[in-house]
Amino acid sequence: MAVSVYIFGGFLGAGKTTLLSRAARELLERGRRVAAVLNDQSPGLVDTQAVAAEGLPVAEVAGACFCCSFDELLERLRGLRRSALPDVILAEPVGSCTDLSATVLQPLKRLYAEEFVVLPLAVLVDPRRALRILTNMPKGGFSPRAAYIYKKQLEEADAIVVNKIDRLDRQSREHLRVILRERFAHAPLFEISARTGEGVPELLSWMEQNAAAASQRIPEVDYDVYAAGEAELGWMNAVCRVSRPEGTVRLDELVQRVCGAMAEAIAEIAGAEIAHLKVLALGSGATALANCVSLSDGPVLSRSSLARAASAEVVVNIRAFVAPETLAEQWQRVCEMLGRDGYAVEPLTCRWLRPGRPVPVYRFDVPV
Ligand SMILES: Nc1nc2c(ncn2[C@@H]2O[C@H](COP(=O)(O)OP(=O)(O)OP(=O)(O)O)[C@@H](O)[C@H]2O)c(=O)[nH]1
Ligand SMILES: [Mg+2]
Repeated sequence: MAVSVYIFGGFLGAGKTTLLSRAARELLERGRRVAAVLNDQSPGLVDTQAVAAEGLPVAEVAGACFCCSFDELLERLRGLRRSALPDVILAEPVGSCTDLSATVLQPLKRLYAEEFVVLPLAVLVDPRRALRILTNMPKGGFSPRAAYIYKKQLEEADAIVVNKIDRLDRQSREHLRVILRERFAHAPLFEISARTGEGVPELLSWMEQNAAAASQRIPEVDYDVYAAGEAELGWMNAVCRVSRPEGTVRLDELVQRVCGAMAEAIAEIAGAEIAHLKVLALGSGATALANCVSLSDGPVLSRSSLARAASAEVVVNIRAFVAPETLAEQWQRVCEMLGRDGYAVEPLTCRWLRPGRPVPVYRFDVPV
């Protein structure tokens, strides 16, 4: 039997991983066997660890996006199919990626239909960011080239999913609904909260029942603008081990401290904006996670563990409109600050990069 593939796209910080976890729970309750595949430009992914900690079989395409590593994506999908025997695979592409319809969904549909049923491409949006970008607010923190990627993601969506409605007032919700219906009239609109689960069962049922609607649109994409927009982002993935010579480490406190300090360090850089900063701590079998999706939003403890541990492995992923070398320097300063706070920090890995030009393995320009 072919495995159903749900792809949750959307910009960095829109809530793809949160939806993936919520969808996994919902589908497991419906009696499905579920696996997941995550994606990043570099190894050391917070998302993979967060999803694996929930007990899901998980695979990772790390080092390039799904479209530029299509063969590796296929290998991971097939690997999961063999090892976990899933009915469903949930996939999260890199949040700065677009043109997925032409480069990922079409090849899966045309060449591998016996193995996989591709469901409609659901593109998530964070409502505050969407309002800032789509109304051209000057404080959007996005250059026109980065905003181009954002809009292309919406143009290719089979469904547009406004997430985080639990923190959206009625007026903003209505305002965003009007803008999206006007500008992206082709796609059905869903309003959900991946955090509370509101609207998620309806979205999943619609995706499952509308496989035939998958990847019906292939917008033109100017790869020069796309590449330039992606290259404005600095990427940093770091791992370190943190302990407290004078006692134990409280995981929740640690992730909030690190996330807050790093956000402050980025705020000091002129013209900087955070796309997504994530800090995960693992210790004593528990996981804590803090995120920050924009300088104006501030850090949030999105997974509380209430745990203490003798030591914690801390994984930090930053995507920001800042030079990657500068992110690495600021991270170094945050580690020194942790030392002054009484933590012992052992750096394990730190990689930083600017995404290279996307060169997809396949690109179909007419939908099947
Ligand atoms: N209030 C609220 N917050 C949410 C919701 N969904 C996600 N978030 C928060 O938004 C932040 C980003 O969520 P993620 O699921 O990590 O976003 P993502 O799209 O996977 O981000 P990338 O992997 O960087 O592309 C986290 O702090 C989440 O807790 C929601 O429905 N409501
Ligand atoms: Mg994610």
